[in-house]
Amino acid sequence: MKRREMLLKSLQAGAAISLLNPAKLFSENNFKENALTGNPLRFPPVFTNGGTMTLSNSVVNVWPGMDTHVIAVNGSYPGPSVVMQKGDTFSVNFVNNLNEPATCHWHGISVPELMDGHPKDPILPGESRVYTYPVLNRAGTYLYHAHADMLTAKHVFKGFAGFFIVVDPAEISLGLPTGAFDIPLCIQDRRLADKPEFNYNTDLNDKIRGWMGDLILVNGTPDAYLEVNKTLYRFRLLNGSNGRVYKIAFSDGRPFRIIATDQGLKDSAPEVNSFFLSSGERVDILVDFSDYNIGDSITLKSLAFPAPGGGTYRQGVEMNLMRIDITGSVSSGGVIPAVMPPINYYNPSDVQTVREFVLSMTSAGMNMHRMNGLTFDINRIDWETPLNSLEEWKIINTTNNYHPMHSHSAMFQVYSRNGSTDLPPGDKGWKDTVLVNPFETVRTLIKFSDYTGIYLYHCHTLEHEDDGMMLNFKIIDVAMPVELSSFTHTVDKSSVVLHWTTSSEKNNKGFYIERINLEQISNDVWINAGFVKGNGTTSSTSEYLFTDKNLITGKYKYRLKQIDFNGNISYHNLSSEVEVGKPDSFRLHQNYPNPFNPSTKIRYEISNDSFVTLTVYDINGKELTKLVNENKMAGFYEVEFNSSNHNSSRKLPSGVYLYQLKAGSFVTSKKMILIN
Ligand SMILES: [Cu+2]
Repeated sequence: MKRREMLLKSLQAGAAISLLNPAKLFSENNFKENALTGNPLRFPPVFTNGGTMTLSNSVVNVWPGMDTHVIAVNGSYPGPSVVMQKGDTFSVNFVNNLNEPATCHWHGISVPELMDGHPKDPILPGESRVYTYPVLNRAGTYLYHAHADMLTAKHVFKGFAGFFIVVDPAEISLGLPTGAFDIPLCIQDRRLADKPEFNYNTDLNDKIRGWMGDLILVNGTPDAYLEVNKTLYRFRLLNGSNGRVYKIAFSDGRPFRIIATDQGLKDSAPEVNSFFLSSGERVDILVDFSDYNIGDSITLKSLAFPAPGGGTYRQGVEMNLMRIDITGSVSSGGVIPAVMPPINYYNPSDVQTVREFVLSMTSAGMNMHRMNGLTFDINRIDWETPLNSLEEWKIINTTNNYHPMHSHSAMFQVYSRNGSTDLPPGDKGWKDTVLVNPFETVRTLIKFSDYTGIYLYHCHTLEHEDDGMMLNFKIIDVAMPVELSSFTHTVDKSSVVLHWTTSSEKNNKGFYIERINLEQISNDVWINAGFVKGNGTTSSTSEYLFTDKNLITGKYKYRLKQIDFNGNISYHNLSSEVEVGKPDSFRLHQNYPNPFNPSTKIRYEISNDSFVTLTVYDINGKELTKLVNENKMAGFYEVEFNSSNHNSSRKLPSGVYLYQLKAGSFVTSKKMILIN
């Protein structure tokens, strides 16, 4: 059975289990009578790939026996859960039976421009549209939701959203809890005063802060409870609220593991007691209930936190999300993985373009939430971003509001918050939405790799988005000015010979050769090793050779920084690391520069591990300083002699000096000349 089918079955089984168990367990645990109120956590039906999703005004029983008018997908609130295996092609015939335009956005899923549910591509009332695309994303917890022009907040609030879960057979080897022990949790807030209706009437405060309520629905369930076994569970938490930020925790403060962020698994499973989850964000956790007793109950909560704003409905208030009743002892068989799949972190020194996004709020009115002073214009392209180009997006929040910033068509990495790279676990990993706190500056590193076309960057507080805190950008495929057909290297003692071939060139000024010594502390800084002139514009093959001489022993990375005559830059990385090894004899080189003022470099080679001294003398044989005085492994070395800060109180005069290398029984000296 395919993994997707297994999960599908178990999601259904999970739904069945939680609906069937209460009666049985109630009789076993009558001391829990008071706790056993509320409604069992609901699980939306699983969507059959290739089928139809019909959006319509529907009546459902959110509260038992009470009618709630919602916007449902196939009659279900929340919408049916999509479960797809990575690599498979998703397809849905999406029918809009509302009396206003609608679009469906596949949040976090990388899709072609016309599949993205951009408000410029609405499905008009009574019409339909086929959304189909291969699922390229990493396994993880994604969602779909409304995205029509200025209607997003209302449509999502009325119920138009659902899970989109991507699975990957490669995840099985990790031994995570699956099936009935893998629980998606969509958290939304509504208002008790409006019960049982979802009335979307916004006042100025709702528009400024984002709409917030005072009661919680989990998977559309009010007063939800979930019965669990004394075992390890995976919870997939999604903030499906319009504007509320949650600080997720358990009522007894118990620790749990964060294993995934928006775009799938992290490279570690850190233990935490709480984390923040803003609108559109997802975090998967592992939580172990094995040390509870049957009959115990705890509560999944949002903890209080200091937040700006006032009024009846405001951020940072403590809220109960869902009760968890420990009712059984079945083992999930799941484990906390000892090793998580690696993540290649972007290096800020590889960034080719930095973009700044200043978030601001003008005086109250229409279009008060802005990015770079702009409000959304559906017909305006605000910038172009080349495919496969690493960019830094620096988000500067000048407001005392929360702004979860979401980019379509890419996964990104959070690099720093207010200059600190010591990030909370929920930030570390692949993201598509990042919470920018009041007055905070967040740097993210982002690259678009899949599709060209027009996409959106916006605040995911849905009232802010509808108010215009959203920009259009266009991903473009820039023809590379230089087509590299090979890039290889050889090592000759302490020299690295780089060889590359181009099959065509356009306007090519040349190549800077850059390297990093991976064993030095500053190993994130590319050093310029030289420049080779290009061939301008040519359609014939060109061969290039560059020798990087006099390297010290160690491991290196190389890249070509190709520049055209207009100053455009593109990078070509050498695919393998380069290792400079050991010399085959002892050797002391002539210092360089020579003559020198005030400093010079001295290279030496040690063919066996030895105790090494390198001593500088004046012309009368008086020792001035020892540049080296320690055990050294065999290798190529270099030290610097600076005449202005040697171990002497007076300035060294111009003249001839000697330097002597002793390494085991090898002794040799050379002269050098200082000219002041
Ligand atoms: Cu916002």
